[in-house]
Parts: sequence; structure tokens; C-alpha cells
Amino acid sequence: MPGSLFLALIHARSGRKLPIAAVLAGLLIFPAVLAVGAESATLAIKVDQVGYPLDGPKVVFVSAPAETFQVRRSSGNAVVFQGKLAPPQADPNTGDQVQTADFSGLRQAGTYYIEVPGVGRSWNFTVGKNVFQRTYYLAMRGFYGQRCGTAVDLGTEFPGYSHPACHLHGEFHPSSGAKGPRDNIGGWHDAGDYGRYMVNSGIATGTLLWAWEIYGEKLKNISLEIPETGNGTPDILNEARWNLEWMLKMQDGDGGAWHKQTSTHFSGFVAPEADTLPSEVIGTGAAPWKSTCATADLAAVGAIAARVYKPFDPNFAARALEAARRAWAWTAQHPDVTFRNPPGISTGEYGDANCKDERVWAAAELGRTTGEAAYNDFFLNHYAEFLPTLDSPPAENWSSVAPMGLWTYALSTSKGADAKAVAAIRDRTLTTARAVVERTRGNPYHVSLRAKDYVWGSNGVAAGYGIYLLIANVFQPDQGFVDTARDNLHYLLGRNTFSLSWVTQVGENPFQHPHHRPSGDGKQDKPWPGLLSGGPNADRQDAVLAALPKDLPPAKVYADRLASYASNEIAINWQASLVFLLAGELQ
Ligand code: G3I
Ligand code: 9MR
Ligand code: ZN
Repeated sequence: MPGSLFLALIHARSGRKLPIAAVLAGLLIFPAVLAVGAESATLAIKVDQVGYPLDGPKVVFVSAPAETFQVRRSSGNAVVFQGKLAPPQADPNTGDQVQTADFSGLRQAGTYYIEVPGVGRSWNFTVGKNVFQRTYYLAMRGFYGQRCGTAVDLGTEFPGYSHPACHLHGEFHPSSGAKGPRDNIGGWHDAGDYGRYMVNSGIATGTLLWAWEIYGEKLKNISLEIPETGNGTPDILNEARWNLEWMLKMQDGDGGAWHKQTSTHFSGFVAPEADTLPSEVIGTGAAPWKSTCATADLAAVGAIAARVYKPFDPNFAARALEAARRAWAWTAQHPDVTFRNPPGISTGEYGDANCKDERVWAAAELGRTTGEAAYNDFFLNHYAEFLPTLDSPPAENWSSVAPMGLWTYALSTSKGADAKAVAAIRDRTLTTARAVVERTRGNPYHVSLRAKDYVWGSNGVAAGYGIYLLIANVFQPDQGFVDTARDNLHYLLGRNTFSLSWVTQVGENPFQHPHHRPSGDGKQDKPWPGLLSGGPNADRQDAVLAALPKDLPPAKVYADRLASYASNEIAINWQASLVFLLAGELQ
């Protein structure tokens, strides 16, 4: 580390100037600081703390006035590239003046940092092939860590990140229309809480299965070191099945699916096995007790599972298809049963006033899997009213799944697809994707988020833009789509106003205090690894955010605080979107 930077560090930390003798004494007393060069990194330089692929664009941002930059080797500090910063651009979403440092010309693999004379140095990052593979591995293992109803242990790499089996006893809540015990063991804890919710399970599991369908060749040999590893099924499918099995258990004999299984209220910040509140199967509180959105989501992911697992476990595939058909039939009988928390229940609602988009998704997936006319007819009778959702990217989220339906129809290879529908879906997606590319290039931080996108789970919105672009790229390969999807990934991994990696234990400066009960129970210094934060939320729906200065620009309304569930909770839906982006990056 250059001496001047060390001085700056001491100066910054002490808040006053120190006599040089004190600094020299500091150097002697704290030689360890010298070894960990990046301790002195400035937050004014924003890099993807994981890295940049060898062949792609390589851009970082600087939010302090400066003229030039250098790329230096982390080991030995040799300058390998230098350039001029672009003139500053004002970014209304952050309030920052942002300058671009472009070192795309660097084509040598290695570990580097950026030095900006007069400003400081950045965190270290890697340039190389397949730079995101480890992040993919950690993000997928994030799901394993969320497993409910079984002992979890991240192994020797993360000693102590383990818990005994949790939530082994369940029962029907009166709102379900049934009585008595119903264990329904399994699934993933939804988020920082221990609830399991069908609607969010639907989009999260569906997104993982889609990642498999689109990127399976790249994913099939990646071991996640989970209990099922080596059983002949690719690990991403092993992990997804953990949740699918629970979703199947949430189906009633008549085909409908209950909405969620949670305690009546959120538990305290305790380890999973220490949460002894009864785990209740919760329904709508009145006949027919199950909800349409939950049931249609089950039909959709069951239908995907039926095609995806067929080569590996035909029996499971058949079971999933049968469940999906029965779920579909239930929604035809009960097309509009929406869910609101019944009296006495205060856990997450995932309430959605309109379940028609869920039905369109289910019809499209069932049609793609079976080729049967009834599903395709339903789709063709209803898809057009959802076409406009494609014009408002990222369009797709837990409450709005029409794009999944539209895209799966257009991606289907089954015979007899309606050419007009396919063309409309493709054209609209491509037109919008091109507009997103243009807009993102014009954004000072090269992120697709607009001011109105900084809502609860905005990091999932950023990832959602990436998914949108990667789907467009399947329709018609375009390097601009791929690069812009990656821009959104760079944002999540540190190239943002906070110079913060929003994935736990990934990069040199990851966020530290997720709203995540297993991380917040005091057992470990660092949070559980590989988990994506919800991100800035200008709607400020928690007390931490409400107390931030009133005039903060939207992208700054974030707090790395455990109590900030509206900006710093982890959740399986945005985790799955992160996995999709990372899968797209694998080589
Ligand atoms: O998208 C709208 C935007 O158009 C509108 O202008 C804005 C105005 O407030 O609201 C935006 O919607 C927000 C929506 O999240 C965005 O997805 C809602 O205000 C906000 O209330 C809603 O928050 C949901 C939150 O639960 C509260 O219900 C999140 O989507 C959802 O991810 C979150 O999920 C929770 C579960 O309930 C419980 N488990 C943890 C999980 C993650 O935090
Ligand atoms: O932990 C809960 C989190 O999963 C939810 O997203 C959030 C909003 O519904 O609520 C959290 O629980 C808090 C509750 O709403 C209010 N009391 C404090 C709880 C956090 O410990
Ligand atoms: Zn559990």
C-alpha cells in the first residue's frame, strides 16, 4: 500500500492530522494493515468486487472529482493500464457526480485494483474467465442454507454455519378449513423470517427451473456440495426439488393449494430450531380455503418440473404433472379467490388482487409440457391483454407473472404454436430490451433502475431487468443485451453509490447486517454467505428507513442494518433472480 494512502487512512479514521512520528509508529505497530491493502479502499471508486470477464467491457465509476486512473496489480502494484476519466455526469437517483473509467482494453487475467490520483484506491477485483462461478456456487448454496425441516451445515469452508432440523411440527390453522396436525416438513425459509409462502415459492422455484432450462449445459456439472450431490441429478435441480416437494404438500385433496405455512406472527430473532411457534397451514378463512394465485403458481412450476425432471426421475416428473393438472382444474373452478391475511395472522401476505396472470403462466407452462389444446386455448384467449406488461420492464415479480407465461409460450418448441402470438411476444420483448439497453447506457451508473424502481426488493428489480435482457437474448442474440444484463449484476456486486457488494461474504466490502434470523442470532461474526440484500427502498416501510434524512435521493434510501427489513432483508425470489443472472454469465 502506498504510504500516502496509509496517511490518508489514518487521517480519515482519526479525524485529525497526526504527527509523522505517530504514523511511523502506527506502521510498526499495525503491520497487518499493510498486508490487507484494500482496507484503505475509498468508497468513491465503485467496482464490481467480484470482477470482469476477460473479453467484455470493463468499466468502473468514480464519484469524486479527478482526471486520470490506473489499473494496478494487487500484488506488487504494477500499473497495467491507465486512462482518463470521462467528464462527470450528474445522477439524480443518487445525487452523485459520476465519472467513468473504462479499461475494456485490458485483456490480461489477474487481480487488480483501480487507483485514482487524488482520490485513492478501490477494492480488489479479478479479471478472468468465468469470474462469476464462485458467486453462482455461493448464491445457490444460499438456498441450501434456507432449507427448513432438515439439519443444514455449510461444511468446513464455513464452520459453524449450521443448524439442526427446524419446524418439524405443523398444524392446520382454522383459516385453512381443516383441523389437526399437518407437518408439511420441508421447503425453504422465505427470507429473513421462517415462513414458507406458496406465491413466493412459485416465482423463486420457477426462476431456478428456467435457469436450468436455458443454461442447463453450463450448470449440469456444477457441484453444490449438498446432501444429494452425486445422485445423478444436477445439483440445481436437486436444490429446487427440496422446495418443490414442500409445494406439493401444500396441495389439498381437491387440487387447491393453501397460501402459506407460517407461525401466526413473526418469531423473534432466534435460530431456526429455536423458533417453537407452531407452524400453521394458513388459508383464506372461508370456503374454498385455498387461493387461486397459490394454486396457479403450483400448476405453473409443477408443469415446468414435469419436463425438467423427466430425464432424471420420471416418477417425480409424473407426480409433478399430475399435481399441476389438478391445480389447474381447481383454478378453473375458482378463478378469483384472492388472499388477505385472515384475523390473527400477521406474517407476510403476498396478497395479490389479480390471479389471472398466474393462470396465464400456468396455462402456458402446461401447454408447453403437454401440448394439449385446452391449455393452449386458454392461453390464446387471454394472452393479448397481458402483452402490455412487456412494455414495463422488468415486468415480472412475485405478483406479476404474466411475462413468464408469455415467454414460455414463445420459447416452446411444441408444435402448433400460434405464429401471431409468438411474433407479438418476441417483437415486444426485443423492442423493450433495446430501449432498456439504451437507457442503461445513458444512466451514469449503467444500471437499468429508474427512480420509481427503488421499491421493496429493488435489487431484485435490478436483477429482473437482467433476466428480461437475457430472455430477449434467447429470442435474438445481441451482445448489447448480454452486456447490459451484466451491468445490472455489476451494480449488485459493488458498482453502486455505496461501493457495497449486496451479496454476503462476496467481495471485499459486502453488506454485513442482513435482516435474516440465522445471521442475526449472534452465533457468527459474519452473515450466512451468498445472500442478496433487498436493496434501496424509497417507500421507506420500516423505522430505520423512515428515520433517514428526508431529502435522500431514492437510490440512497438503504441501511445496512438488521432492523431494516424493507431495505436489507434477503429473500428467495430475488435470490433466484441473482442466480439466473449468474447462470447467464457462466462459461
Ligand atoms: O411496486 C409498487 C409501486 O408501483 C408503488 O408505486 C409503490 C408505492 O408504495 O409500491 C410498490 O409496491 C411495493 C411492493 O412491495 C414492490 O414489490 C409495496 O409498496 C410493498 O408493500 C411491497 O412489499 C412487499 C413486502 O413483503 C410487504 O408486503 C414485498 O414486495 C415483498 O417482497 C415482501 O415480502 C416479505 C414477506 O411479506 C415476508 N417474508 C419476507 C419477505 C421479504 O421482505
Ligand atoms: O422479519 C419480518 C420480515 O420477514 C418481514 O419482511 C417484515 C415485514 O413484514 O417484518 C419482519 O418482522 C418484523 C415485524 O413486521 C415488526 N416487528 C419486528 C419484526 C422484525 O423482528
Ligand atoms: Zn424451518
